Amino acid sequence: LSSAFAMALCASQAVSATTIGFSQVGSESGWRTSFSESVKAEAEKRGIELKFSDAQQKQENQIKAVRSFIAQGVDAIMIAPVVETGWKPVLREAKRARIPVIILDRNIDVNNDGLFLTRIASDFVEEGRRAAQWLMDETQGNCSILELQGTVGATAAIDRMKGFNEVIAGYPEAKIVRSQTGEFTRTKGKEVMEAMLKAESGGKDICALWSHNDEMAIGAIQAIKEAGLKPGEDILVVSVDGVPDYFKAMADGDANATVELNPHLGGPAFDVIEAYLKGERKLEKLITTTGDLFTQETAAAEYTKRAKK
Ligand code: GZL
Repeated sequence: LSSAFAMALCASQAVSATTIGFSQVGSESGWRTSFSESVKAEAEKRGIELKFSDAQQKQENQIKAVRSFIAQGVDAIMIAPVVETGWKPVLREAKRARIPVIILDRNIDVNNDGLFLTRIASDFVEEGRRAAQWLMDETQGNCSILELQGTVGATAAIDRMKGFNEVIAGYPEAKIVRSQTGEFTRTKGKEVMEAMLKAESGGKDICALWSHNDEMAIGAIQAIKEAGLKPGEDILVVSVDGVPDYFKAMADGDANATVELNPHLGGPAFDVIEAYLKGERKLEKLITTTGDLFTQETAAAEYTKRAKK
């Protein structure tokens, strides 16, 4: 009886769904919500049981969620880290519990490679370079720039700034005259842009806004209009993410360019996890992609394509 029971038991375990815990930053931007929706849809498609946690952009909530996933004994954990630091203790706990971890999107600063399997992300430095190169070509390298930074300490903000500054360093007439965080949100982006325009005598000498994401840029466009200036003309607007609302803004002439950010990170993450759970141990440490730069020329057609989804 016991061997039959044992066989039945392991048969039932063999077919039980893979359970994965996903600690997501929050829902601060259109890109973030499409990233979350894409992961949930992919889990559904693969019959994966996904435990989803939204941390409202607070790292302590992310760490709590990871601890809860460990306590529940999930098969794997995915973390989209809000900032780079502070992850070692909880990743050591996951390692002790022998639960594999995948890092999605932004990076973490653990140098001990054994603490996560793979990171799947875009190359944020290259995104910054592409945004800057477009602006330099558009203005012949003569431009006073306002910068809306993303979340302080987030890889996306650190690296986009790095890439952008690397390119404009080659143009003596290009200068970032003010730079402040808008925390990747529309509301804060508008608020900070209002303050920066005021501090720059209404923005009449400002040539462009460089925003680390579309969400803040959309808020800033409102502030530029309320300051009596034309966004996309008086002040050029260049950003990153490629969310539908931003394509609409470009089609309306209120914004000029954006570098698209791929939100479909769930598929590659689940591929790595499924391979690992099947015994694969030779896994890529980093799987990276970089989106294309889009401008007003194709914005209307691209918006129609995206809005339908
Ligand atoms: C970058 C990602 C950023 C997006 C923002 O990959 O971390 O976070 O650009 C989001 O929209 O808030």
